[in-house]
Amino acid sequence: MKQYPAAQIRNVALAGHGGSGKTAAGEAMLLKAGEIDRVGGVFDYDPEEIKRKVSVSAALHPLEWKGCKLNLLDTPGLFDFAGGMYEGIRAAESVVIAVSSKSGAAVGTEKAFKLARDLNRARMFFVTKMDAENADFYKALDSLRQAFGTSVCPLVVPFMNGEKAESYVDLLEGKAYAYDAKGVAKEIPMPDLGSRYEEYMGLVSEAIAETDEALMEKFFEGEAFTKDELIKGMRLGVASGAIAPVRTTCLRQRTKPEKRRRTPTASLWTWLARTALRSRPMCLRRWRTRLWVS
Ligand SMILES: Nc1nc2c(ncn2[C@@H]2O[C@H](COP(=O)(O)OP(=O)(O)OP(=O)(O)O)[C@@H](O)[C@H]2O)c(=O)[nH]1
Ligand SMILES: [Mg+2]
Repeated sequence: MKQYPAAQIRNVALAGHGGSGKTAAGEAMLLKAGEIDRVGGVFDYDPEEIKRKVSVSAALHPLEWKGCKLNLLDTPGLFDFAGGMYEGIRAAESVVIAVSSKSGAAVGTEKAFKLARDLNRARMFFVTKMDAENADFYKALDSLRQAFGTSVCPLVVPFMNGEKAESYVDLLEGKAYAYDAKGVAKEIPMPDLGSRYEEYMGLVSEAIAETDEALMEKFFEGEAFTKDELIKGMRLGVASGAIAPVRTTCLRQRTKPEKRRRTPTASLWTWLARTALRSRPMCLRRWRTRLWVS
């Protein structure tokens, strides 16, 4: 087994409201890192979890990313199994809090955030379900800032074309990415986010200025931060808990299994098998009725 020095090990918990997409996000990360070749049944492997389609207890799976070992701890969101969330967050040093883009900050989001804050864990929000109907990243971001204050800061935001998130803008890097059907990111020219870009860069700069005195001075002098300063400030802010960045992406697009091709013969056999299965109870019923009558 590969050995990692302690400095290259990260323990990250996935927490948040029930059904917000923690398990799906965790499995998508494992898939992207090449740890698994299909999603489903990795974190939620217990028969009870498979039957209920919810996480019941905390589950761990490691992955390797850029030379670091990431111990990913998926925790349950349902309050009946809150013990699993406590276990996961206590064992981790940073917490990714999943938030549905359909509903924004919810009770489970608050519970996860407060526990992570009280235990001094670094916190990040991950807005999920960007492909779902009624997805609204901006509303979710506003709800997070309302609930948890100005430490909540956008980091990767979507560029919407109507209802669809067409690409994603990394505010620190100043770059935009679009994903192809296989989930591979490709850098594209920066889309026009309109007044939102200025607004979000303002929030990022404000948050980063708080992390260091020299940066604060620069901010008040009205100078723009360099990319290195933005990255340094973000790193300091996240580690100290002064910044809780918000990022998003679409998992469905990245993890959807490829459609199986059906040959005409396979379809015929499926149709015959289904018809036979459907008609069997009817034959049995008739046979029983005949017995009863005679
Ligand atoms: N459309 C869409 N559905 C998603 C996405 N992520 C998760 N889901 C669906 O949302 C439901 C809940 O996802 P889970 O990953 O099990 O949510 P969870 O937060 O782990 O749930 P608990 O562990 O029970 O709290 C499942 O039906 C997922 O398929 C997404 O990005 N897009
Ligand atoms: Mg789960």
